[in-house]
Amino acid sequence: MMILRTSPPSPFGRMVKIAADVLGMSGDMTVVAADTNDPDDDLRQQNPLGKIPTLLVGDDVIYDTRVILDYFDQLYTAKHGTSILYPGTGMETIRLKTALARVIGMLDAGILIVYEGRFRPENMRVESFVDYQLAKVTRSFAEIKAENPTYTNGATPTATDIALACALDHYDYRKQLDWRDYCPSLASWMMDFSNAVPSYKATLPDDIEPAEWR
Ligand SMILES: N[C@@H](CCC(=O)N[C@@H](CS)C(=O)NCC(=O)O)C(=O)O
Repeated sequence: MMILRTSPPSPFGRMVKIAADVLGMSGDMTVVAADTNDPDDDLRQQNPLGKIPTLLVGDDVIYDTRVILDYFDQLYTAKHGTSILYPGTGMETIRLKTALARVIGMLDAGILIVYEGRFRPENMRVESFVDYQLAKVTRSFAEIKAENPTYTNGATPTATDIALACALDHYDYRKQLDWRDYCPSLASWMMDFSNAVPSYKATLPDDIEPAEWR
């Protein structure tokens, strides 16, 4: 049995949960809540970085999100002979993985903005740091807008699709920026993703605001 250390608001932990469900592995995984702020949480013994998601498999400790997704993909392809998370071959897969790195980078910037607010006292806020991080996100949205994405993978989303859905919800949940201003067509993308992937709704953070697709 795999053990996933995560917490409900984590967009990265949510990616792992959705991927496990899409690949039919949820039954092999137990979620054990982790509190990254608590020094006594054994997460810091399991993963010296003290980060979630962290996956425990026997004596192995697997992180970060991308490595966990790679691990799931290995298990799935060994069994089924084909990949859902990283379809295609050669440069096609590399481009998909680069698009995944872009989404994860957008989210890492979002998380750093959350921590800027959490760790720095009110009178020590550094606006230029927040702007620096936000610019990574808005430049990425400009690229995504130019790519004009539509969601066409049905119940078998790629890792990049799963990450994008979790990232968009993160910006809404943390109210960091309204992605609809940067890439309006992603609203119908979300609608199609939500209709096709059942674990999207099942993994929403509790107190996220309603949207047409939630
Ligand atoms: N890029 C990492 C990011 C993971 C991450 O930043 N997780 C946050 C929670 S959403 C965390 O554990 N933060 C605690 C910390 O940075 O100390 C991944 O993909 O796993």
